[in-house]
Amino acid sequence: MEFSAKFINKLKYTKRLVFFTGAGISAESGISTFRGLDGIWNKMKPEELASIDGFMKNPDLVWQWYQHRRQIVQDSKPNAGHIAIAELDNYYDVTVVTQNVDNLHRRAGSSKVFELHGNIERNFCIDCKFPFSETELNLESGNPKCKNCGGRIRPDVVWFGEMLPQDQFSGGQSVAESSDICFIVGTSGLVYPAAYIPIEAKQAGAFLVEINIENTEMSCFADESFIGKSASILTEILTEVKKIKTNS
Ligand code: BV8
Ligand code: ZN
Repeated sequence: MEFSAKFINKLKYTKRLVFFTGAGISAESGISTFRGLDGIWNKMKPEELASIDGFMKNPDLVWQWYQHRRQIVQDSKPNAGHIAIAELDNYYDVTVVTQNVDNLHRRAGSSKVFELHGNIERNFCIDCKFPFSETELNLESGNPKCKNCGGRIRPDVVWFGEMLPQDQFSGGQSVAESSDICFIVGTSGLVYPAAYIPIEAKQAGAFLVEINIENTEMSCFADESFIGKSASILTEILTEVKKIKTNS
């Protein structure tokens, strides 16, 4: 991929990078996206499976769905895109602000990660908020109950109609607003309030770079758009950075 002089110049004189990522960055790890051709929401209704009402109505179905997705995540590995972002930590002050719940950025080695929509590997009791790891759940007996108070245990992900964890959302907002370059990687930019973050970064003066296999709701805000798969594009950006840093 040929990078513009403008983008290369940006990479030369930049300190703080933010990567705002969505399901697309994990597609090449074998994890389905939500709205693409084989997207999850084409087969299932989000309000039935990713909402508190859906969970209270049919906890067994929702637990089966999350256990199925957990297995996929556990069998998946970070791809070259996650790894390139983690390696850029060696050259810049890098922060990841992700909508994904698959924990692949941390598993790739990224140290600063804000998880806007939670993490599928964590669970908590709805009543007393006590945290439970997966090994502590006895899922055979249908939906697991809290050993402290008997309340229902749920996956620690943000469902539709729920607030995002304040510390993650405001942390992600402020780091994006103070970034020099804000990359938007593999997201349709349809889910709010997360999707406000790259727009607020742009308004605060960040250089916005979109990486996606197609144009999205975010493309009109981008200063640069790289159309293609994120694993290869991020790897090429890392190669370019290594060239810049050796020649400087
Ligand atoms: C809330 C977690 C209110 C669970 C998810 C305006 C303001 C505020 C809210 C709203 C608003 N308008 C509408 C709302 C409501 C709603 C919303 O945004 N609805 C949308 C669908 C219209 N938002 C909410 O409900 C949020 N909560 O607003 O609460 C409130 C306020 C006060 C008090 C109380 C309540 C909560 C939203 C979070 C929902 N949780 N998931 C789980 O995962 O199980 S949403 C789900 O969508 C995932 O988290 C996902 O990350 C997120 C965003 O999707 P993407 O990541 O973008 O994935 P998608 O498939 O859409 O796109 C993939 C992209 O990758 C594509 O562009 C594709 O081209 C690209 N791609 C594919 N392959 C590759 C690639 N790119 C590069 N390389 C590749 N190889
Ligand atoms: Zn409890």
